[in-house]
Amino acid sequence: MARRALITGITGQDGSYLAEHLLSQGYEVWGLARGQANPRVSRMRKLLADVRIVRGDLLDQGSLISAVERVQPDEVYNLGAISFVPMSWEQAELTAEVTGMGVLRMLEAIRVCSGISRGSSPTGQIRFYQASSSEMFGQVSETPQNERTSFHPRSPYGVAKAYGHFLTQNYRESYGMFAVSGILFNHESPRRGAEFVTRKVSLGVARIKLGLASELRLGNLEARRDWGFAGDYVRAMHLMLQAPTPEDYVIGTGHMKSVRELVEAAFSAAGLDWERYVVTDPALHRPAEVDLLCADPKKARTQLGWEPTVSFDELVAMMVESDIRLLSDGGDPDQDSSWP
Ligand code: NAP
Ligand code: G4F
Repeated sequence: MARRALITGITGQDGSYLAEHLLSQGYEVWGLARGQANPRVSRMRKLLADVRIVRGDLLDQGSLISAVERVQPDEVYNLGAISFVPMSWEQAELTAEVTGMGVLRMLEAIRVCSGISRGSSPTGQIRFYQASSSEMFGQVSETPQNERTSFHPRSPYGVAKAYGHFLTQNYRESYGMFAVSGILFNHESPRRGAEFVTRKVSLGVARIKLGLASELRLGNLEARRDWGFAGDYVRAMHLMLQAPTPEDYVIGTGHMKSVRELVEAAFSAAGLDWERYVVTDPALHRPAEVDLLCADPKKARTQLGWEPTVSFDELVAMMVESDIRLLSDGGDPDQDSSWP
């Protein structure tokens, strides 16, 4: 019988790539989707007709229990979150509820449906993946960051992720559950939300190239990130749940670039000089910035055999080309139906 996976956040960037990957591995894939008529479900379905949908919300404990009871998954991937860092200052409580408490609700749903209690030794258990984030490192204490680097989150989002991370560890230690966190560094693709800086830049370049805009407004150009390709990172999620023992892993490329270097690469991929078009806007700076993030992915490489396959320049070119194609074909990136 096919193994069964349940993915929260199925309508997001990672949900789509993970579903694609698991379907290619022969899984029966279920996605948890919220809302009565979520337009992102139809966008996802255009790409992935074989994904089955179960309704539920990370804010609603009962809905998660029902979803686990109905799907009877072998693996649960918790990708659902408020994931845009600036929004976490504007809606800090909602971020805590979805991104933080949502992890507790999902773990509880699994625990209750599996009949796990203190002292019981779970057998045939559901394996759980939590989407932890390099934002937990925040104001970094060392570079590069590995699985033992301390956390100093700099946003309500980072704090909520740290809660989910420790809770996942705690359920592993308290109940013997196969529950792991992937501490993923920034990963991008043509399916990235338009609010994140890589996609904002690739869309900005495409609009300028096609004469649809004359400038691109950005915030802090000096921040540095370790950017990789989302398609590579979902393979790591799957590998973590196939490992013989439940452990946490850092996933990133080990190389970091500044937003300024990202901008240079993206404009140059379209044959444009960025300095003619980019305007910096202090209103786009954050209340507290994460200045730099750079992964040490050695553990994932040696224990999981995981390697990224797409370089920074290839990623930027892929996104710029995709957005030029999207806009040339009359697609509207603000409409949920236009996912490349
Ligand atoms: P994304 O594109 O923003 O997707 C977020 C998903 O969460 C969407 O499917 C959204 O569904 C869902 N969601 C929001 N509120 C929900 C709720 N109350 N109940 C259930 N689902 C809800 O994020 P992503 O880039 O794919 O990232 C996936 C996960 O990895 C997130 O947890 C993110 O924080 C984490 N992460 C991402 C990165 C990265 O660089 N991409 C790095 C580290 C960690 P709707 O369609 O209903 O809005
Ligand atoms: O693309 P960003 O918004 O991503 P950020 O904040 O690093 O968070 C992403 O990666 C995390 C992993 O580390 C995930 F957990 C999280 O869910 C999300 O996927 O911003 C990247 C950098 C920041 O330093 C920001 O200040 O780009 C800088 N930046 C400069 N101008 C900008 C802009 N960011 C955005 N979004 N928009 C700008 O105009």
